[in-house]
Amino acid sequence: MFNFFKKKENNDTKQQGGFLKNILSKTANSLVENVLNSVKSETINELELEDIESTLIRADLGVDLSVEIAQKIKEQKIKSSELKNFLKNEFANILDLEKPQELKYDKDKINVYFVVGVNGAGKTTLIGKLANKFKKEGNKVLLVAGDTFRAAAEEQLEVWSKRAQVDILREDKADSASLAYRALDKAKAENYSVVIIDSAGRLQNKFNLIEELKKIKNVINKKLENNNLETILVLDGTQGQNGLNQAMVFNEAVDITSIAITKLDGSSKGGIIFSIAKNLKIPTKLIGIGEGIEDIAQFNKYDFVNALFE
Ligand SMILES: Nc1nc2c(ncn2[C@@H]2O[C@H](COP(=O)(O)OP(=O)(O)O)[C@@H](O)[C@H]2O)c(=O)[nH]1
Ligand SMILES: [Mg+2]
Repeated sequence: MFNFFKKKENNDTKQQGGFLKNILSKTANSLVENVLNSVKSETINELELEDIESTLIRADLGVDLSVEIAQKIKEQKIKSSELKNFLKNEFANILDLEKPQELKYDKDKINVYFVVGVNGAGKTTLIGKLANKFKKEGNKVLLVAGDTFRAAAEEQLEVWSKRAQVDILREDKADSASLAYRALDKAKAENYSVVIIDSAGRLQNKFNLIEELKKIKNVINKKLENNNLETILVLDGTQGQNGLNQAMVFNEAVDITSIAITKLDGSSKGGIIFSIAKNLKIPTKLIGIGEGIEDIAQFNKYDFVNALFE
């Protein structure tokens, strides 16, 4: 079942599937429809194979994966009429490389979520949505305005904290690592069960950014004996293959444990999920499907693939 956090979609699996199908329709079109439409004859010929390959690349599956899939179609002599099922299996298998997809959470511990990604990817929005979800599930939630560079960024997180009715720790121009340090002290002293840390994302100054994120990560590791940390990389789902390069940069710096792909509503580049699974072996655990507080879903590979192929 597609485990939507979305409240209004409660319980009706069929409706949820339909909902996801709508959200993913542009990706389904670029990734599945266009590929199926590029074959005319029952026996797939060389030209058609090339078309399949370039269509997959255009759908942001990445060159390696696209070449590999086209190669398999050739070797296994897949017929046009078998192509849809073949692709569905291939896509499902790629995601099978992934580890479990639920966000780490232990009700007896302080759960820390460190959220990283470039400016505009959707970090602060995702944090608002997560805060709302955790709060509704009965947690005491603390948001940490770790994007201390811009007052506007803190302001924005504060708006989300009010919407979700959770607490926030912010301090203009503070050093983000010391802010994280104080946040974890506060969480221990005041029994918070969930701490979500926002961060800066100015990739123009990559070296400084990476150093800053490493510092925050070190603070968390030092303060959090139980290691109940989830480091979430937020990727803009409309950006396609760019996301993969960003993922590598951030992963080297702070060991990403899960990925959230935002803005899948309306994006035709959702195929990036497969590319990430294949290349990075980091599970996608969350998807952002709109700008509202409830527009977040747990990523479920079966429902995702089904929605693309329905
Ligand atoms: N359509 C859509 N827009 C989103 C989603 N997530 C974030 N956004 C928008 O993307 C923009 C940047 O988001 P923000 O959270 O400020 O990104 P940050 O710079 O990484 O913190 C904002 O206008 C958000 O409303 C999503 O899932 N769907
Ligand atoms: Mg932000």
